[in-house]
Amino acid sequence: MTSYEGTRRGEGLRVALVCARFNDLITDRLLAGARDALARHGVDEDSVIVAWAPGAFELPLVAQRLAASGEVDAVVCLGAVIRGATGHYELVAGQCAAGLQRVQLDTGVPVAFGVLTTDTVEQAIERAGTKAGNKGFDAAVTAIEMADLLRQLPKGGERSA
Ligand code: INI
Repeated sequence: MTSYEGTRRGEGLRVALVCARFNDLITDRLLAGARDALARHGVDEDSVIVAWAPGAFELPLVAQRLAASGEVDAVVCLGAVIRGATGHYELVAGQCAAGLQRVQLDTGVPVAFGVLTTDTVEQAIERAGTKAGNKGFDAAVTAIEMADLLRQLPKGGERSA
């Protein structure tokens, strides 16, 4: 049997953080959590790119450009879509999630989903570094593990965008 599992060792990895400005009270905290996770897991600060998008709806296009650039091993997307604050919550959140999944399947570069989708601002705050941890931190750790796993797995299949 051959078994594969990614490690959480980030040494040598190049990572892009794509952060939505909408609800930046929350997304700033997610970004801080993601940067903390990368540093704690050995990713060199000079190997990290940060790009800001206007909102969660724009994250997939920015992620696609970076993933297709050949310059990053993983992309971490950060945003906060809060139901109370929008009538088109489902559209923004759904298109963001579907778009990001498409980017990783099309490019073969892992894209971690660090986008909060909550009913209230309070729930978002809880997940951005208070009661319920920091989902930006968690997404960055996922990105490291996926980048390492993909480094080990047999190559092939993905479209080069
Ligand atoms: N963008 C978010 O990231 N979070 C939200 O909660 C949100 N709301 O409430 O609408 C939101 N809207 C903006 C959207 O992402 C686009 O930037 C906008 O529609 C322009 O394309």
